[in-house]
Amino acid sequence: MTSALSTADLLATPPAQSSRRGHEAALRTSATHRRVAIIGAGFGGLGMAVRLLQRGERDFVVLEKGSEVGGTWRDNTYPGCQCDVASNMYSFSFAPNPNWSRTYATQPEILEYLKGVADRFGARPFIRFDTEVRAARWDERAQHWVVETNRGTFTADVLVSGHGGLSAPSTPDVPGIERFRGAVFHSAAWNHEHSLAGERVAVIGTGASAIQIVPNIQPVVKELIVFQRTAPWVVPRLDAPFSAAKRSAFRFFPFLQKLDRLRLYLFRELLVLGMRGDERVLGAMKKVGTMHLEAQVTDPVLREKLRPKFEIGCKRVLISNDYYPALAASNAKLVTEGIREVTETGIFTKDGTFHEVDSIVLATGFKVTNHPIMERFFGKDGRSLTEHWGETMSAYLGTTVPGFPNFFLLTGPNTGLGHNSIVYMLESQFEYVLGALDALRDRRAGSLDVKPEAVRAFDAEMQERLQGTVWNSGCASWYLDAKGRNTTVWPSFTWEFRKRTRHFDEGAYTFAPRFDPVSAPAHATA
Ligand code: N01
Repeated sequence: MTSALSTADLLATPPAQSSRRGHEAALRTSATHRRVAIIGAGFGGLGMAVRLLQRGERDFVVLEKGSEVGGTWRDNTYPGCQCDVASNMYSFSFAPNPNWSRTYATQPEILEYLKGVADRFGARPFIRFDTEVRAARWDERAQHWVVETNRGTFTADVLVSGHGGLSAPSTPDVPGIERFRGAVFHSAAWNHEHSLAGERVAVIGTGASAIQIVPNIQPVVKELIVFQRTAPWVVPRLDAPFSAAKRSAFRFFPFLQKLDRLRLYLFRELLVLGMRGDERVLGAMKKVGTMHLEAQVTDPVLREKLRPKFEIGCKRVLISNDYYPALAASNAKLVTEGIREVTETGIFTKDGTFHEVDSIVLATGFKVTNHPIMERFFGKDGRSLTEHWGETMSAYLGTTVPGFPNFFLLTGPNTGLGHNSIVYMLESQFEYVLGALDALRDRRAGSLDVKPEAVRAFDAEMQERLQGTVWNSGCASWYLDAKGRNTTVWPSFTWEFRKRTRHFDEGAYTFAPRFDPVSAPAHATA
């Protein structure tokens, strides 16, 4: 470790435990060893940190590659960035915010909320900002993780990855894109130095990001060309500012906000019935989407181009009141012919048409089933998680992987949602990790490792239960991996996941006793 002790180290360094052997105590009071290391300070990593603090655990560090908390809500700053899950649901249950300004908070407001959570719960001293994890290797003899960062090496008994499922931008491999002379940037890395005002702008992609960007840049650009590969389902956004009276009511009568959260939760859970194929729910959703399109787009040609041709819910259902009108504006064009190549000055579509543009916005999504951070975790046998998984990922309860002891993935395989707030899933995972920490301590174990058969059974269950759902109904979505398996979505009600993660199920794990350096053979301590 290269960095010196900081105030944060002093604050976060636990007292030596007298029952431990001398060298172990020294290790534990060092600036670089912690009981727990958490990667990331977004909703996942920050929430985990707060739950540890609430349990009185101070022996941990959060390694955050950015200079501020917030994760995806710090990085996605594109015009119009706003959550599509209502804020009373898209927030921590242990940190309600009576001050939300509206039903669906905007990105700056969510970022402020997360900053406030970090301050209010005293998490900041535990966070190492500008610290990017380059590799994390399990050391079987020392029974800890060795985490290499750009700011030196840390060790930790337990590693929790809150890397964020939607944190690695995916850029399309469109031929010639590197030749383009104008500005090109991804929705998740918006170039605020570059003004699009008065320009001819191409937007590639029509997912959740694009449908927010398009109406926000359409009024200022000279010409907007949206390249659509698949027409999404779009339904109305029932969004409104919260009145001062409502905010006061939430502040003075917190149960009212809890009730609102419950209402939102139950409504969203009802959608699972549709996602599992209930035609009454699906039919109603399709009717709403179709009426929305037909009410907002009068041009029959544009309308047909925008009509979705896959089962509703197979891809994320988008909510917007201004996307269709923006596309119908006189300076906007929807191109569906498919991109052939990019040149220095524009884009050729497959029908041979050339679209001259000044800038290109890539609203092309994220690497979800092949997140690059998985190449940086090395388990017991020295192989990376990417190598361990091959083309398809799996984890027990979306959280633990065999051969990667004392390692926990937040928003791991099959914990994603198409219908409700991911924060609810994260909070379930926090309790599971806390249970695992208790089990390690109670058993005086050095490590725990999930049994391969537990992962196989869970994975088989997920795949079976996904059959017949809308998520597996044949469209190409980011829920599916290279093998066409849906390794992203939790196929049921979220309360079921909560129930299954409430208690740490020790039977699914093998425990190794804590390594004792004194009684161990001499070679083991070398
Ligand atoms: O990404 P996406 P996103 N040529 O993967 C197209 C969350 N989120 O950033 O549909 C041409 O959904 C691709 O086309 P197709 C939310 O969970 C939330 O928009 O694959 N097009 C698609 O249209 C969301 O689901 C919020 O045929 C190409 C688009 O790019 C997730 O993030 C806001 C292409 C990518 O859509 C991802 O959303 C934003 C190519 N080569 C995001 N490659 C809110 O809460 C890709 N596309 C509001």
